[in-house]
Amino acid sequence: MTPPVQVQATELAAELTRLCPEHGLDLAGAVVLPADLPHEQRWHDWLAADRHGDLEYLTRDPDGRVDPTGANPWARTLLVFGQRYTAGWPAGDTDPSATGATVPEAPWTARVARYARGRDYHDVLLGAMKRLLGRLRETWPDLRAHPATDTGPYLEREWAWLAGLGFLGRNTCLIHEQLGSGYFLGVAPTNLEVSGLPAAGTPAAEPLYEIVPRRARPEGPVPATRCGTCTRCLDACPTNALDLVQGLDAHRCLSTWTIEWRGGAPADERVAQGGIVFGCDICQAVCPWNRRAAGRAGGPPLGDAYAADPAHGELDLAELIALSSDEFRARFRRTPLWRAHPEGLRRNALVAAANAERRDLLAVVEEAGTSEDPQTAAVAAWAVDRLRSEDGNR
Ligand code: B12
Ligand code: SF4
Ligand code: SF4
Repeated sequence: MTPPVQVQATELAAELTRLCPEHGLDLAGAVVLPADLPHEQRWHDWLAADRHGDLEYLTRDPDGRVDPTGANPWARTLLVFGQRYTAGWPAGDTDPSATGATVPEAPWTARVARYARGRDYHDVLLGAMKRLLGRLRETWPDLRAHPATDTGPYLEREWAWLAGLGFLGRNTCLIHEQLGSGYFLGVAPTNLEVSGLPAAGTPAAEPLYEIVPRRARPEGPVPATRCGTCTRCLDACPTNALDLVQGLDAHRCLSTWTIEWRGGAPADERVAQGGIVFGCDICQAVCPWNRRAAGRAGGPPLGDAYAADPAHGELDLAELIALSSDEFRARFRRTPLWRAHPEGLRRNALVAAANAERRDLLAVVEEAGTSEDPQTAAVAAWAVDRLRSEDGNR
């Protein structure tokens, strides 16, 4: 059994305040374990209502997501980190139809969600957390910690809210009052036994470290939500994937279709994808908290790690459709686009070309129709039909 390491919250905050900026981490907080999660029922209802978009990994160990001590019985505190990937969504990037992606000549960047334009956060954020935890071990040599981002079975947004890193929006994203929602989350169960933290299950008033304070004078715990009467994200979602009560339906989300599903968008709903090729930012781009966030933290997030890679900044839809598997591997290894596989990205680009009415690409699209992959050939045939029709089948 791993013995706990006794720490004061003020000591931990001082260490995190010293180390987070060095490691490109913008927010850090802690939650006492085990904790009752105030919104746990939402999670169970979500699974029961089959809103998980066939993402089978979410159905495994549903209880582990709400209790990290099941798999890590030695854990006393969950550390939670936030790392920005964008400094908000500027007005020019907030076209509700598809963040600018429906414009025929939209650049590659407008077609790819902001989180995915640079390096893969599973490498960048996880690496930063590991290095920071290594430095904490210089102070507390018996520290045990298992960092994870996305990969571990944790309800990261719920834990992050409890740690004071933001509130929960109707778009289901975690939103910091100054930084908006353009940041990744990572968690680490640890054997730190921290005195001076809010009681388990109680949201913190503020994180232990934040690059900019969420408010000048926090008055009590971070509220669960600060959406007020706003419903912009629900209204802007092109597939009606968001529900006021039930949250997001991953079966209907463009993010699921273009990233997770090997077959891509359902055949009768491809039009809703607009000119998007990978991921979807619409419900974040229209959020007033993100409109206000631009520049608040002073300077770009984490140097260039998440900035659009200039090497493929000029990539046109024609090149994406014709990209060979070798070129895909050379370009997109260690980027989030890797998850789509070459054929998935090609199919997404075919749908985007048809929806963006790129009739100039008809020959390339027709060529894709000869693909040995039956799914790609079928999507290409659909795209050819649309491009040949006079009115684009609208
Ligand atoms: C599966 C998954 C998806 C699925 C399903 C998304 C979803 N909303 O559930 C799909 C593929 C659609 C997806 C898309 C995206 N994802 Co994703 N995804 C995940 C993953 C792996 C699990 C999410 C999960 O458990 N969902 C189940 C639901 C029930 O849980 P939940 O949304 O977290 O909600 C809980 C609480 O937050 C609360 N709650 C939720 N909404 C609300 C609203 C109110 C008003 C209240 C009071 C409470 C509340 O109740 C729930 C139970 O506790 C997490 C990583 C992780 N391990 O958590 C990343 C994660 C949520 N994704 C992330 C990102 C960046 C995205 C995209 C922006 C990527 C993109 N541009 O395409 C989109 C955003 C779409 C959206 N609006 O959510 C980030 C979000 C960071 C942030 N600041 O919020 C995470 C945390 C990954 C990370 N490590 O950074 N994702
Ligand atoms: S990511 Fe796009 S498709 Fe998914 S809920 Fe948000 S706006 Fe809708
Ligand atoms: S757009 Fe409005 S309703 Fe949606 S998350 Fe932002 S503030 Fe909340």
